[in-house]
Parts: sequence; structure tokens; C-alpha cells
Amino acid sequence: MEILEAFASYEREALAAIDAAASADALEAARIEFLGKKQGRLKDVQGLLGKASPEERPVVGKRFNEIKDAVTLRWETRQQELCRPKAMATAIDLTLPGTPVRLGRRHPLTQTIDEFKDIMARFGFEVADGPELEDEWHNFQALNIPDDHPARDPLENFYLSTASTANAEPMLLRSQTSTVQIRIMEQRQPPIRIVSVGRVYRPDTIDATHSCMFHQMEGLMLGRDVTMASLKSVLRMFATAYLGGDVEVRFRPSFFPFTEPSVEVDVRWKHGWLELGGAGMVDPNELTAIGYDPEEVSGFAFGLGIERFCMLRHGISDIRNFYSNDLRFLGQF
Ligand code: FA5
Repeated sequence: MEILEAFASYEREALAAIDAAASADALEAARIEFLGKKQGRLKDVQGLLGKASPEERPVVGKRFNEIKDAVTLRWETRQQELCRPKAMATAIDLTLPGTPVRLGRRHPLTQTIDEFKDIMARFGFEVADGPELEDEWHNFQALNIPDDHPARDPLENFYLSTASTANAEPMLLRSQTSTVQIRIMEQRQPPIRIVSVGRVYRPDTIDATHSCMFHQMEGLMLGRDVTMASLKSVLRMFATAYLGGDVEVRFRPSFFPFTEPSVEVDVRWKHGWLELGGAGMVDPNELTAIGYDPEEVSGFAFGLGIERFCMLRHGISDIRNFYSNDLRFLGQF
């Protein structure tokens, strides 16, 4: 029958065009041509129904519905294939268990520094900053370290070459964070409670507890009636907060040119003691040099070695582990 042949060729061509559509645009063009409601070829084919005799009509009508459904279904299937992202179709099996993602983490020293700042914030100390590249005034003179003091020996410090700028002031990598004490006192009036954390540099011989670059936390508290007892309380509370309640702290008489009296702060380590920092009452001469009245203002300062604290807390026996970038070490924190 002629009508059924026309149906068959419509179906063949429509399915071929849909299968060949490689893009959403091509598929839409196929839809308009073969399934369009207004002027598509489906309409032409439908028009043939009217030409069928009354006996042929049931067969022809049924066949028309079949080809229409077949073409529509093939079009919908193809549309889903084209819209689905390629990776979903091929690379990802959603039924498999997830792969654990390896997250990065902060360096143990960064973790320690953040915790130090948190603890000191609870004691009312705010964080201050100072430069790592310093002049001699802030690193030495203002701290009462005279020209002939051994600590100023060029062999004890990292001086920068000033050869290219003949008249320039000598500059060095700061050897202690006590420089920030001076910078803060130059800018502010008491009461002052600050800590400053950062890198310092010394050409020390490198061993298990010494590095040529390490970190210190400087603390400064100035006001009325600040005493040695205040200093010892703050340092004990700090050591307990970071190292735990059973830590044994020892204050050993010492000397720093900018504090009087001065102490070294040690804690029990292995079978002896490990020195964690230096501290003392800010020398009245330093207060006068800055412009404060030592009768009115008193205060303490301390400088703690950050690496040493972190080593004690985590049982790290060699300071060099912090700088060797070995993921087997870093991954443990
Ligand atoms: C000072 O640096 C003084 N500025 C501390 C101070 C501040 C005293 C305020 C008084 C008032 P000292 O040189 O002792 O002090 O160093 C302090 C701490 O830094 C040491 O106790 C130690 O924990 C750490 N430290 C010193 N040298 C090294 C090094 N080469 N490697 C690692 N840590 C070090």
C-alpha cells in the first residue's frame, strides 16, 4: 500500500537524522523537520490518513501512531545522551566508595605560633609586628648593648652588605625579637601588653637544639606596679597552658643588658633542663631613654624560643626536622 510505504520511508529518514545529530542544535533541527507541529514532515504523513479507504483506515491509523511514537522516543533518548556530561557516562562510577582527599595542613611551627597568640590573648596581650631587617639602633643601642659588646661582633650577626650604598646605615637580620619592644615603646604610652612573634637570625652552630634561623615570641608588659612576681606568674601560666599542668618551670638568674634583674626560663627536659627563654624587668635606663618616668612606669619583658616549646610538647628531639620539609614528619601534626 502506497501510504504504508510513505510511512516507512518517513520513519527511516527521521530515525537516521536523529541518530546522526551530533549536537543539540542538529537534534533540534531534526525535531523541527520530522516532528514539528506546524509544518514538519509528520504533518504531511498525517495528511495521508485522509486518503485511506474506510477498510484500510484502522491499519493505517495504528501504523501512523506506531511510527510517530517510535520517532518521538528515539528523539527523546538522543536528547538525553547529548545532554549528559561525558564524564558521568564514562569515568565516574557512582556506586564505588569515595576516595579520601588528602588535605594540606599548617606547619607545626605555624600551629604553635597561632596557639601562642591565642594563649597570650587570653591574658590580655595583643599582637604587634616588627621588621626582620633591622638597624643597629633597634637591635642593639636602644637595648643598651654598647658598641664594644661581643653580641655586636659582625661574626655573631648577619649584616647586610652596604658596599653599594657607601653612606647607608648598617642593616642586619634581627637577632632577637626584643627590637619590637623598642619600636612599641617609641610609639605608645603605658599601659602596654603586647606579644610579637617572628623569625630571628644568628650564625649559631647548627645542632639538635640550635638553628641559624628560628622563631621567638617577645612579650612586653608596662604599667604601674608591674613586678617580678607578675612576670613569673605570666610565664608560669603560659608554660602550663601550652605544655600542660605538670610542667616544671625554673627561673635562673642571668644577665641581659636591657633588663634588671634578668632570668633564664628553663623547663624540665629528658634528664635535665631545657632553656626556653630569657626575661626580666625592663631596665630603668631603657625606660628613661624612651622618655618614660621610671618612678611611674615599670614592666617586664621576655623572649621565648618557639621551636624549643614545640619540641618539648611533641617530643621532637631535633630542631632540624622543622626545616627539612619531610612529609613523613610534617604529616604527624
Ligand atoms: C634573647 O634573645 C633575649 N632577647 C630574650 C629576652 C627578651 C630577655 C626580653 C629579656 C627580656 P636568648 O639569646 O637567650 O635571649 O634567646 C631566647 C631563646 O631563644 C632561648 O632561650 C632559646 O629558647 C631560643 N634560642 C636562642 N638561640 C637559638 C638557636 N640558635 N636556635 C633555636 N632557638 C634558640
